[in-house]
Amino acid sequence: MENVKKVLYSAVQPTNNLTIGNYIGAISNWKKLQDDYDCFFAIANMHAITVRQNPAELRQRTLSLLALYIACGIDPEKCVLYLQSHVSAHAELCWVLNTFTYVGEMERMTQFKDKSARHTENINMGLMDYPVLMAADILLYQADCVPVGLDQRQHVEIARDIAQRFNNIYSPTFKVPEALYMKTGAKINDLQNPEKKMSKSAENPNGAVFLSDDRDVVIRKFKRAVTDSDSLIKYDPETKPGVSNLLTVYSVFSQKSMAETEREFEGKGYGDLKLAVGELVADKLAPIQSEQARLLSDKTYLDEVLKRGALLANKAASRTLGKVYKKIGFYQL
Ligand code: ATP
Ligand code: LTN
Repeated sequence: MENVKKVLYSAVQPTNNLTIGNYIGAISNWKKLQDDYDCFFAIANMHAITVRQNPAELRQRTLSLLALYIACGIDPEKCVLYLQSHVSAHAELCWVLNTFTYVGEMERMTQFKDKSARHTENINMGLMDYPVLMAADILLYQADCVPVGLDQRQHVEIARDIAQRFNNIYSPTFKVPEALYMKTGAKINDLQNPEKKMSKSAENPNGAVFLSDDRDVVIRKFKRAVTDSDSLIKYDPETKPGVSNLLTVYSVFSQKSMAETEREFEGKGYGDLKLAVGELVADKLAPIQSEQARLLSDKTYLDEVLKRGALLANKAASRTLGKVYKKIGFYQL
Protein backbone atom coordinates (compact mmCIF):
# COMPACT_ATOMS: atom_id res chain seq x y z
CA MET A 1 0.00 0.00 0.00
CA GLU A 2 1.16 3.50 -0.71
CA ASN A 3 2.65 5.43 2.16
CA VAL A 4 -0.12 7.63 3.52
CA LYS A 5 1.70 9.22 6.43
CA LYS A 6 1.73 12.99 6.47
CA VAL A 7 5.02 14.85 6.34
CA LEU A 8 6.29 16.76 9.35
CA TYR A 9 9.16 19.24 9.24
CA SER A 10 11.00 21.19 11.90
CA ALA A 11 14.43 22.56 12.72
CA VAL A 12 16.43 24.30 15.43
CA GLN A 13 19.40 26.61 14.94
CA PRO A 14 22.73 25.46 16.39
CA THR A 15 23.20 28.77 18.21
CA ASN A 16 24.06 28.93 21.92
CA ASN A 17 22.99 26.15 24.22
CA LEU A 18 19.37 25.15 24.07
CA THR A 19 17.01 26.11 26.88
CA ILE A 20 14.18 24.13 28.42
CA GLY A 21 11.96 26.47 26.32
CA ASN A 22 13.39 24.99 23.13
CA TYR A 23 13.01 21.53 24.59
CA ILE A 24 9.41 21.94 25.76
CA GLY A 25 8.19 24.07 22.84
CA ALA A 26 9.88 22.04 20.12
CA ILE A 27 12.07 18.96 20.55
CA SER A 28 10.13 17.11 23.26
CA ASN A 29 7.07 17.10 20.99
CA TRP A 30 8.94 15.75 18.01
CA LYS A 31 9.54 12.53 19.88
CA LYS A 32 5.80 12.04 20.38
CA LEU A 33 5.03 12.70 16.72
CA GLN A 34 7.72 10.62 15.04
CA ASP A 35 5.65 7.44 14.75
CA ASP A 36 2.67 9.14 13.15
CA TYR A 37 4.42 11.21 10.50
CA ASP A 38 7.24 11.03 8.00
CA CYS A 39 9.58 13.35 9.82
CA PHE A 40 12.40 15.60 8.67
CA PHE A 41 14.36 17.33 11.43
CA ALA A 42 17.08 19.71 10.39
CA ILE A 43 19.89 21.53 12.11
CA ALA A 44 19.46 25.02 10.71
CA ASN A 45 23.10 26.13 10.41
CA MET A 46 22.32 28.39 7.43
CA HIS A 47 19.88 30.30 9.62
CA ALA A 48 22.44 30.42 12.42
CA ILE A 49 24.93 32.49 10.41
CA THR A 50 22.47 35.37 10.11
CA VAL A 51 24.03 36.33 13.45
CA ARG A 52 27.83 36.19 13.45
CA GLN A 53 29.10 32.81 14.71
CA ASN A 54 32.49 31.55 15.79
CA PRO A 55 33.31 28.83 13.18
CA ALA A 56 34.80 26.31 15.61
CA GLU A 57 31.87 26.73 17.97
CA LEU A 58 29.34 26.45 15.17
CA ARG A 59 30.93 23.19 14.03
CA GLN A 60 30.94 21.82 17.56
CA ARG A 61 27.36 22.93 18.29
CA THR A 62 26.17 21.21 15.14
CA LEU A 63 27.23 17.79 16.40
CA SER A 64 26.14 18.66 19.88
CA LEU A 65 22.61 19.49 18.64
CA LEU A 66 22.46 16.29 16.60
CA ALA A 67 23.47 14.30 19.68
CA LEU A 68 20.82 16.16 21.65
CA TYR A 69 18.08 15.30 19.13
CA ILE A 70 18.97 11.63 19.47
CA ALA A 71 19.37 11.84 23.26
CA CYS A 72 15.87 13.35 23.46
CA GLY A 73 14.50 10.21 21.87
CA ILE A 74 14.36 11.11 18.19
CA ASP A 75 15.15 7.94 16.32
CA PRO A 76 17.51 8.50 13.37
CA GLU A 77 16.24 5.27 11.80
CA LYS A 78 12.65 6.53 11.73
CA CYS A 79 13.28 10.19 10.99
CA VAL A 80 15.52 12.03 8.59
CA LEU A 81 18.01 13.99 10.70
CA TYR A 82 20.22 16.22 8.61
CA LEU A 83 22.25 19.39 8.35
CA GLN A 84 20.65 22.19 6.32
CA SER A 85 23.89 23.11 4.52
CA HIS A 86 24.18 19.51 3.24
CA VAL A 87 21.19 20.08 0.98
CA SER A 88 21.94 22.84 -1.54
CA ALA A 89 18.29 22.93 -2.64
CA HIS A 90 17.51 25.07 0.44
CA ALA A 91 19.60 27.96 -0.87
CA GLU A 92 18.36 27.40 -4.42
CA LEU A 93 14.67 27.41 -3.55
CA CYS A 94 15.21 30.36 -1.24
CA TRP A 95 16.48 32.37 -4.20
CA VAL A 96 13.41 31.55 -6.25
CA LEU A 97 11.04 32.30 -3.37
CA ASN A 98 12.77 35.63 -2.81
CA THR A 99 11.25 36.75 -6.07
CA PHE A 100 7.78 35.96 -4.68
CA THR A 101 8.30 37.83 -1.40
CA TYR A 102 8.01 41.56 -0.80
CA VAL A 103 10.59 43.62 1.04
CA GLY A 104 7.82 45.28 3.05
CA GLU A 105 6.60 41.92 4.35
CA MET A 106 10.06 41.04 5.61
CA GLU A 107 10.57 44.43 7.24
CA ARG A 108 7.42 43.86 9.28
CA MET A 109 8.55 40.54 10.77
CA THR A 110 8.78 40.73 14.56
CA GLN A 111 11.90 38.61 14.81
CA PHE A 112 13.67 40.74 12.20
CA LYS A 113 12.80 43.89 14.12
CA ASP A 114 13.97 42.35 17.43
CA LYS A 115 17.18 40.93 16.05
CA SER A 116 18.12 44.04 14.12
CA ALA A 117 17.63 46.06 17.31
CA ARG A 118 19.92 43.63 19.16
CA HIS A 119 22.58 43.40 16.45
CA THR A 120 22.76 46.96 15.14
CA GLU A 121 26.32 46.40 13.95
CA ASN A 122 25.26 43.60 11.59
CA ILE A 123 21.81 44.02 10.06
CA ASN A 124 22.63 41.82 7.10
CA MET A 125 20.44 40.69 4.20
CA GLY A 126 20.37 37.16 5.61
CA LEU A 127 18.70 38.37 8.78
CA MET A 128 15.96 39.93 6.72
CA ASP A 129 15.71 36.94 4.40
CA TYR A 130 15.51 34.47 7.30
CA PRO A 131 11.77 33.76 6.88
CA VAL A 132 12.16 33.03 3.15
CA LEU A 133 14.89 30.48 3.83
CA MET A 134 12.60 28.96 6.45
CA ALA A 135 9.78 28.83 3.91
CA ALA A 136 12.14 27.07 1.49
CA ASP A 137 13.02 24.53 4.21
CA ILE A 138 9.40 23.66 4.83
CA LEU A 139 8.11 23.78 1.25
CA LEU A 140 10.92 21.64 -0.21
CA TYR A 141 9.65 18.64 1.75
CA GLN A 142 5.96 19.23 1.00
CA ALA A 143 5.42 19.34 4.75
CA ASP A 144 1.88 19.07 6.08
CA CYS A 145 2.78 20.30 9.51
CA VAL A 146 5.46 22.18 11.35
CA PRO A 147 5.70 21.71 15.14
CA VAL A 148 7.26 24.87 16.62
CA GLY A 149 6.92 27.21 19.58
CA LEU A 150 4.50 30.14 19.38
CA ASP A 151 7.30 32.61 18.55
CA GLN A 152 7.56 31.02 15.09
CA ARG A 153 3.91 31.58 14.21
CA GLN A 154 4.60 34.55 11.94
CA HIS A 155 7.28 32.63 10.03
CA VAL A 156 5.04 29.66 9.32
CA GLU A 157 2.31 32.07 8.28
CA ILE A 158 4.59 33.71 5.69
CA ALA A 159 5.63 30.26 4.40
CA ARG A 160 1.93 29.55 3.80
CA ASP A 161 1.46 32.89 2.03
CA ILE A 162 4.45 32.29 -0.24
CA ALA A 163 3.28 28.76 -1.07
CA GLN A 164 -0.21 29.98 -1.94
CA ARG A 165 1.15 32.85 -3.99
CA PHE A 166 3.31 30.50 -6.05
CA ASN A 167 0.53 27.91 -6.41
CA ASN A 168 -1.88 30.58 -7.65
CA ILE A 169 0.50 32.00 -10.24
CA TYR A 170 1.53 28.60 -11.64
CA SER A 171 -0.40 25.51 -10.54
CA PRO A 172 -0.46 23.57 -7.27
CA THR A 173 3.22 22.92 -6.53
CA PHE A 174 3.66 23.25 -2.79
CA LYS A 175 1.67 21.73 0.04
CA VAL A 176 0.44 24.62 2.20
CA PRO A 177 1.81 23.77 5.67
CA GLU A 178 0.09 24.13 9.05
CA ALA A 179 1.93 25.09 12.23
CA LEU A 180 1.44 22.68 15.10
CA TYR A 181 1.58 24.02 18.65
CA MET A 182 1.25 22.00 21.79
CA LYS A 183 -1.55 22.88 24.19
CA THR A 184 0.87 23.29 27.07
CA GLY A 185 4.32 24.76 26.76
CA ALA A 186 4.21 26.48 23.35
CA LYS A 187 5.69 29.46 25.16
CA ILE A 188 7.90 29.05 28.21
CA ASN A 189 8.80 32.35 29.83
CA ASP A 190 11.95 33.77 31.33
CA LEU A 191 12.29 32.92 35.04
CA GLN A 192 13.42 36.44 35.92
CA ASN A 193 11.08 38.24 33.61
CA PRO A 194 8.03 35.98 33.28
CA GLU A 195 6.29 38.18 30.78
CA LYS A 196 9.00 37.54 28.18
CA LYS A 197 9.80 34.30 26.39
CA MET A 198 12.74 32.28 27.68
CA SER A 199 15.45 32.70 25.08
CA LYS A 200 18.82 31.13 24.36
CA SER A 201 20.35 34.56 24.07
CA ALA A 202 18.77 36.09 27.19
CA GLU A 203 20.65 38.93 28.84
CA ASN A 204 20.17 37.61 32.36
CA PRO A 205 21.53 34.02 32.47
CA ASN A 206 19.42 33.28 35.56
CA GLY A 207 16.27 33.68 33.51
CA ALA A 208 16.97 30.73 31.22
CA VAL A 209 17.57 27.12 32.20
CA PHE A 210 19.91 25.49 29.72
CA LEU A 211 19.73 21.81 28.89
CA SER A 212 23.43 21.67 29.72
CA ASP A 213 23.02 23.14 33.24
CA ASP A 214 24.21 21.05 36.19
CA ARG A 215 21.74 19.88 38.78
CA ASP A 216 22.61 22.53 41.36
CA VAL A 217 22.49 25.31 38.76
CA VAL A 218 19.01 24.17 37.64
CA ILE A 219 17.75 24.05 41.23
CA ARG A 220 19.27 27.44 42.05
CA LYS A 221 17.73 29.11 38.99
CA PHE A 222 14.26 27.83 39.88
CA LYS A 223 14.71 28.87 43.52
CA ARG A 224 15.36 32.43 42.33
CA ALA A 225 12.46 32.49 39.89
CA VAL A 226 10.29 35.60 40.09
CA THR A 227 6.74 34.90 41.32
CA ASP A 228 4.33 37.41 42.85
CA SER A 229 3.32 38.90 46.17
CA ASP A 230 0.41 36.68 47.15
CA SER A 231 0.87 33.02 47.86
CA LEU A 232 -1.78 31.20 45.90
CA ILE A 233 -0.57 28.47 43.54
CA LYS A 234 -2.95 28.78 40.62
CA TYR A 235 -2.60 28.69 36.83
CA ASP A 236 -3.51 32.15 35.59
CA PRO A 237 -1.01 33.51 33.06
CA GLU A 238 -2.64 36.96 32.99
CA THR A 239 -2.38 37.82 36.66
CA LYS A 240 0.22 35.25 37.80
CA PRO A 241 2.73 34.87 34.95
CA GLY A 242 5.63 33.64 37.10
CA VAL A 243 3.67 30.98 39.01
CA SER A 244 1.85 29.87 35.85
CA ASN A 245 5.15 29.47 34.04
CA LEU A 246 6.50 27.25 36.84
CA LEU A 247 3.31 25.19 36.80
CA THR A 248 3.60 24.77 33.03
CA VAL A 249 7.17 23.52 33.29
CA TYR A 250 6.16 21.13 36.07
CA SER A 251 3.14 19.87 34.17
CA VAL A 252 5.14 19.20 30.99
CA PHE A 253 8.06 17.47 32.69
CA SER A 254 5.82 15.39 34.98
CA GLN A 255 3.39 14.62 32.15
CA LYS A 256 0.52 15.54 34.43
CA SER A 257 -2.40 17.72 33.42
CA MET A 258 -2.57 21.29 34.68
CA ALA A 259 -5.54 20.39 36.92
CA GLU A 260 -3.58 17.55 38.48
CA THR A 261 -0.54 19.79 38.90
CA GLU A 262 -2.59 22.49 40.65
CA ARG A 263 -4.08 19.86 42.96
CA GLU A 264 -0.63 18.55 43.83
CA PHE A 265 0.43 21.99 45.08
CA GLU A 266 -2.81 22.89 46.86
CA GLY A 267 -2.05 24.43 50.24
CA LYS A 268 1.69 24.55 49.54
CA GLY A 269 3.92 27.61 49.29
CA TYR A 270 5.94 29.11 46.44
CA GLY A 271 9.14 27.74 47.98
CA ASP A 272 7.77 24.18 47.71
CA LEU A 273 6.73 24.73 44.10
CA LYS A 274 10.12 26.17 43.08
CA LEU A 275 12.03 23.34 44.73
CA ALA A 276 9.77 20.66 43.25
CA VAL A 277 10.08 22.09 39.72
CA GLY A 278 13.86 22.48 40.06
CA GLU A 279 14.34 18.91 41.25
CA LEU A 280 12.03 17.47 38.65
CA VAL A 281 13.73 19.32 35.78
CA ALA A 282 17.19 18.34 37.05
CA ASP A 283 16.07 14.69 37.31
CA LYS A 284 14.70 14.72 33.77
CA LEU A 285 17.73 16.47 32.26
CA ALA A 286 20.34 14.15 33.80
CA PRO A 287 19.74 11.11 31.53
CA ILE A 288 19.52 13.36 28.44
CA GLN A 289 22.84 14.98 29.33
CA SER A 290 24.62 11.69 29.86
CA GLU A 291 23.24 10.15 26.67
CA GLN A 292 24.24 13.27 24.73
CA ALA A 293 27.78 13.01 26.12
CA ARG A 294 27.96 9.32 25.21
CA LEU A 295 26.81 10.03 21.64
CA LEU A 296 29.25 12.90 21.27
CA SER A 297 32.13 10.55 21.97
CA ASP A 298 31.12 8.51 18.90
CA LYS A 299 31.70 10.92 16.05
CA THR A 300 31.74 8.10 13.47
CA TYR A 301 28.17 7.23 14.37
CA LEU A 302 27.01 10.85 14.27
CA ASP A 303 28.64 11.33 10.85
CA GLU A 304 26.84 8.21 9.61
CA VAL A 305 23.52 9.64 10.75
CA LEU A 306 24.24 12.90 8.92
CA LYS A 307 25.30 11.08 5.76
CA ARG A 308 22.12 9.02 5.67
CA GLY A 309 20.08 12.15 6.44
CA ALA A 310 21.73 14.16 3.67
CA LEU A 311 21.05 11.40 1.16
CA LEU A 312 17.35 11.12 1.98
CA ALA A 313 16.81 14.84 2.37
CA ASN A 314 18.52 15.61 -0.94
CA LYS A 315 16.34 13.06 -2.67
CA ALA A 316 13.10 14.57 -1.37
CA ALA A 317 14.21 18.18 -1.83
CA SER A 318 15.47 17.81 -5.39
CA ARG A 319 12.10 16.42 -6.46
CA THR A 320 10.37 19.66 -5.41
CA LEU A 321 13.12 21.91 -6.72
CA GLY A 322 12.96 20.17 -10.11
CA LYS A 323 9.23 20.87 -10.34
CA VAL A 324 9.74 24.51 -9.40
CA TYR A 325 12.50 25.06 -11.97
CA LYS A 326 10.31 23.54 -14.63
CA LYS A 327 7.29 25.69 -13.77
CA ILE A 328 9.17 28.96 -13.68
CA GLY A 329 10.77 28.27 -17.06
CA PHE A 330 14.35 27.30 -16.26
CA TYR A 331 15.59 25.43 -19.33
CA GLN A 332 16.30 21.81 -18.48
CA LEU A 333 18.69 19.38 -20.20
P1 ATP B 1 17.35 32.86 20.03
O1 ATP B 1 17.02 33.34 21.40
O2 ATP B 1 18.82 32.65 19.78
O3 ATP B 1 16.64 33.60 18.94
P2 ATP B 1 15.49 30.73 20.48
O4 ATP B 1 15.66 30.36 21.92
O5 ATP B 1 14.30 31.50 20.11
O6 ATP B 1 16.81 31.40 19.94
P3 ATP B 1 15.28 28.96 18.20
O7 ATP B 1 16.39 28.18 17.61
O8 ATP B 1 14.88 30.20 17.49
O9 ATP B 1 15.56 29.36 19.70
O10 ATP B 1 14.01 28.04 18.39
C1 ATP B 1 14.00 26.65 18.34
C2 ATP B 1 12.60 26.14 18.64
O11 ATP B 1 12.30 26.36 20.01
C3 ATP B 1 11.49 26.84 17.86
O12 ATP B 1 10.51 25.87 17.50
C4 ATP B 1 10.92 27.81 18.82
O13 ATP B 1 9.57 28.11 18.55
C5 ATP B 1 11.05 27.04 20.13
N1 ATP B 1 11.16 27.93 21.27
C6 ATP B 1 12.13 28.86 21.47
N2 ATP B 1 11.94 29.49 22.65
C7 ATP B 1 10.82 28.96 23.20
C8 ATP B 1 10.11 29.18 24.42
N3 ATP B 1 10.52 30.08 25.30
N4 ATP B 1 9.01 28.46 24.68
C9 ATP B 1 8.57 27.52 23.79
N5 ATP B 1 9.21 27.25 22.62
C10 ATP B 1 10.30 27.95 22.32
N1 LTN C 1 13.53 29.61 12.62
C1 LTN C 1 13.36 28.41 13.40
C2 LTN C 1 14.29 27.32 13.02
C3 LTN C 1 13.91 26.82 11.71
C4 LTN C 1 12.70 26.13 11.40
C5 LTN C 1 12.78 25.87 10.01
C6 LTN C 1 11.61 25.69 12.14
C7 LTN C 1 14.60 26.96 10.56
N2 LTN C 1 13.94 26.38 9.54
C8 LTN C 1 11.73 25.20 9.36
C9 LTN C 1 10.59 25.04 11.48
C10 LTN C 1 10.65 24.79 10.11
C11 LTN C 1 13.52 28.74 14.83
O1 LTN C 1 13.09 27.97 15.58
N3 LTN C 1 14.11 29.80 15.17
